[in-house]
Amino acid sequence: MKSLLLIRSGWLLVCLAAGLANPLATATATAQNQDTAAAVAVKPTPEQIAWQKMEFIAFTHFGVNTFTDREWGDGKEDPKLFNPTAFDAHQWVKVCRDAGIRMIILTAKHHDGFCLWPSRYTEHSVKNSPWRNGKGDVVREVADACREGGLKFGVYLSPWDRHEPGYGDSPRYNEHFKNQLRELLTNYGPITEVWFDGACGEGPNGKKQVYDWAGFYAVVRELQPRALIAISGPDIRWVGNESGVARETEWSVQPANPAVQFRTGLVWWPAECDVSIRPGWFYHSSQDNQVKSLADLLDIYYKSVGRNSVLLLNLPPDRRGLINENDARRLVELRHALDQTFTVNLASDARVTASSTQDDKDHGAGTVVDANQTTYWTPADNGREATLDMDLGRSVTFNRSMVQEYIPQGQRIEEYTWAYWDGQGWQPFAKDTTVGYKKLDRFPEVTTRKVRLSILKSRAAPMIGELGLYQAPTSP
Ligand code: FUL
Repeated sequence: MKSLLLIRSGWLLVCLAAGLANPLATATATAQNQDTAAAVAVKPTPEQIAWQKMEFIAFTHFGVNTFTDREWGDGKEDPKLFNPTAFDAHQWVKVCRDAGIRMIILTAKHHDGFCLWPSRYTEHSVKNSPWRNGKGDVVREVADACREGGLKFGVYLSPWDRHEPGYGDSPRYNEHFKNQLRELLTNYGPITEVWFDGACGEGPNGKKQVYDWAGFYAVVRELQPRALIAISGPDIRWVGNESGVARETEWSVQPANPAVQFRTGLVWWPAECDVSIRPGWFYHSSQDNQVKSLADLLDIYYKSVGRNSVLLLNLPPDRRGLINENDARRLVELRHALDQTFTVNLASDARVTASSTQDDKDHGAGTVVDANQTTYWTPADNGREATLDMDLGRSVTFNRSMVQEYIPQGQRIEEYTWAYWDGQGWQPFAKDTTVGYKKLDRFPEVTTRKVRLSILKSRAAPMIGELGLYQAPTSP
């Protein structure tokens, strides 16, 4: 090793003495360019794009825990405990739709093993509960209500099963799990997202279960080829916390995780931010007054949807089988606040000029305010730095901005600033890093007629789909 270093530094000294370009720097730059080119080449699938466009989706944690007041059941619960008094999936769908939520992901089976559908492979399910005289099927009713109401439907199926006697006998349990997965993916229409938690424990035999992830994914791909596999899965990445907060710099292009993607290199693996509207994932009446405040939910929205992520907000149905009034009321407030801010794009009539534009009228600067995500602006000659100036036509006051990249061509922008014209010069009001599908910035009110977006750094020519300027109400 030492000798190799000596040879390298001797070679470097010779080059420098001879006035040649530093070969190491050149080699590093070449490697970086190759890395950058590789990152830009990674693109989302059509299903990942459609998923990202949903922006705001819901989790519904519902099951025996709802009736035992626990977060994790131990699998010994009596199925007779499951008995919602007024279960109504249409109410869930209405609450979600009114809030602008586009999909419901239901806990078909949580860690306690109780199945919300009458699985052939266990007795630990709704079929042994008094609800609907043992003839009920929560998965069916939620799936049907979602379809009728125009929402997508997803399932959470916990691999960790504290009830199933075969758990820990790895091949046997893996077959059991695949059988249950087949039921869910065959009998309930299109499934948009399959959510696998990574939790793993020991079975009654004292052995740790080894999951057959490749086998689980193969079942999903075979039966629902358009479904996205999330978290312990290759298509959607857990953001890394349960607070609903993404990083300021959130790249959808990530190093592959060989455990789920079965490859190395870079992959499109966009972030999902899961968080509960209450402290717990399951309903507890003691938390009826701990529904997150509007201010907290708005902050979560900006830090998830506004940071290139999808917000997965948990709404735990109560013992009636309804989304509780307190949660529903807060969602109405949230929708109202978001609509007050985002319904009117104050830049929609702007005259936009770019520092340069690719010689192609389909990619003109005006496309960034055409409210059409399938058109985009890009600068001439694959330039990586560029400015877009917007003349708003009148003096406008705003305190929020939006940038969206055209993600079918990947994620590119690394750094940008927003500035306004104060009559003398450009005054910056926001500076940020990555964009991706959507980046929202919050800042004190600005009043101006002219605004400039400067792309300072980009992995390749920036491709901007949409820009927006908005005014969020400043008083409660
Ligand atoms: C976790 C689980 O242990 C929680 O109960 C909940 O389902 C959350 C979404 O994922 O890993």
